[in-house]
Amino acid sequence: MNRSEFLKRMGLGTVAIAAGSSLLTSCMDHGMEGEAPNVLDGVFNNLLKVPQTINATSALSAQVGMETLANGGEVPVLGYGFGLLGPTIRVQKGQNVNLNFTNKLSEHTNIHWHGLVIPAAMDGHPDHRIMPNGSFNFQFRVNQQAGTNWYHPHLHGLTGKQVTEGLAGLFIVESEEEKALNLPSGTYEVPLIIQDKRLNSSGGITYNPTMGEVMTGFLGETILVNGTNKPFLEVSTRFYRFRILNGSTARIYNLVLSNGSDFCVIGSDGSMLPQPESMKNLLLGPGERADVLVDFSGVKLGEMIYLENEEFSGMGEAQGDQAYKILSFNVTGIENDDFILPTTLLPFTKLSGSTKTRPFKITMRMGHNSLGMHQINGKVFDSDRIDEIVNLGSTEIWEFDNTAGDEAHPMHVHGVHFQILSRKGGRNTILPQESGWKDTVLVAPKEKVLVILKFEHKGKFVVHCHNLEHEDDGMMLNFEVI
Ligand SMILES: [Cu+2]
Repeated sequence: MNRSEFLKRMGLGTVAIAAGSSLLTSCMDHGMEGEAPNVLDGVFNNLLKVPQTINATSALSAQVGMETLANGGEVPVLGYGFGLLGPTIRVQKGQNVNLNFTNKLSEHTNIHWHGLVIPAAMDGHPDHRIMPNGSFNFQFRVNQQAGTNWYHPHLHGLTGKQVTEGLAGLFIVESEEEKALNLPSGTYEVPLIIQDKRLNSSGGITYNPTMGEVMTGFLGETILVNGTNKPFLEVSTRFYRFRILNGSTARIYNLVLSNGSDFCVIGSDGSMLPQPESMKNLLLGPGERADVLVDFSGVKLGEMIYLENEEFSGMGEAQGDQAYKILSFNVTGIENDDFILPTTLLPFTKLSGSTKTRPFKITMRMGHNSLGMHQINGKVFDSDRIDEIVNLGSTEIWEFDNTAGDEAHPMHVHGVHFQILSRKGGRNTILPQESGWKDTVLVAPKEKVLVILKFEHKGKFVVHCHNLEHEDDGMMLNFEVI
């Protein structure tokens, strides 16, 4: 069932469609003012916050803190520190992580280490519930390539709410091989966590998706970067490295630079690309990351260059209608760097030798309650049911089939990295930024995407849509590696 059919069956479609698209919007998408980010106007005069960095052996707690998100003053938010979001955890490849986590919330939570290839017991399966006042010691060895990963709660039915209210942070893996590339670092390496929020009249975060928004995704009208509303960053005339995370529940960004410069993409989800790729547009679905270099060396002192969203199409009815600004880079310093862009980055070996192709068909069903409209292979998530059994050490091809759908689904697999083999239908191409190891892939309407993966950890993991409204609605399956 596609969205139009869904609307009809909801009794909304016939009238609304006959009356034209504006009524369709007002009927179906209550609160869809969220589709129009209010950052087209106004001055970007808030200094970009940068999360503090902690190391592999630290303490972390989920807690309520205070933050100013809009003009209304301080509001309560969730975070892994004292405000929105959490610290950036930075570890070296081969290092043992030992993080003591405490839940200081009034509801259960957990942590999923998005992009880390670690044992099932540490992965943050929805079965893993850390109750209020409870704690858990996360211990695992990081044995993967340098890259930009992240962490957030992963509870069935609560992930969208807890992430929106503030629980998310970056997890960066570094390595000796990466250091040898001499990429911009220190103050020249800046994380950019992009999230959209719907704020209430007192400036607090609202999360109350309607049934229509469970379909399309919950879109907020205020775009924050690292929790900063209308942010600016002062830069000098040199190369910078930005580690960009789309930490939104549903919003897709088509990032561009306002001066027409290219992004030099050096990494994607959890690893670096084989070689740098120049991209004018950087399309990022929820959960995806891009590790990019931007060269400000040709820019005049005093100029402002905006990181913007450019309009796009083909990603469902609710996405891409608007252009808006996200962040202002204010060029305030003259500096020469001696950085030379390497022609190759880190070694990349193509996976082969698949022994099985496993279909994951994205389907919809009519739902009279708010749960279970989004399905994979005709099923909604049931934590007690194992949907797929995979052999340890095997290599498989997984086929994400959205040919019947009309919404975009960023499909994410836990406990493993994958490589994209093909995309048929829709865009019909693999984007340059998708040429490395991935853990989340945007599957647009009408597309079938094939990925190849090798399973290195035993246990129960999940595969799901990272549109968090879809995920909480049940668009998730269990697979067990035996
Ligand atoms: Cu989805």
